[in-house]
Amino acid sequence: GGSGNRGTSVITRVQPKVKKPSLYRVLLLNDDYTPMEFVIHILERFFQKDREGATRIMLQVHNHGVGECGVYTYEVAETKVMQVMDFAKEHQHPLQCVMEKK
Ligand code: TYC
Repeated sequence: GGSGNRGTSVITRVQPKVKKPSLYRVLLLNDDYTPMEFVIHILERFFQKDREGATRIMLQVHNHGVGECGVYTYEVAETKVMQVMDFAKEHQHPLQCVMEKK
């Protein structure tokens, strides 16, 4: 701070504190057992993909081992992963869904 405050330093914030949130990719991993149709359904239901987009991502995972379902802030990404893992477990498929920082 300025003079007259008995030597106490005060830093005044000038710019408004607006921070961009970190973003996270939600990824599906390939396995040999989960049916292709089930993966397409996951992508439609939890990631708002149309049939064409869902099929493209499913085939990307099937052919290359991993594919991106979407990019979200931390808590949204965490919720998507939980929803997918719970739904896969419920249907007894070994499908794996993970998140990674961009
Ligand atoms: N590889 C699976 C099969 O041949 C299909 C599959 C695709 C599984 C994507 C998981 O994330 C996945 N039935």
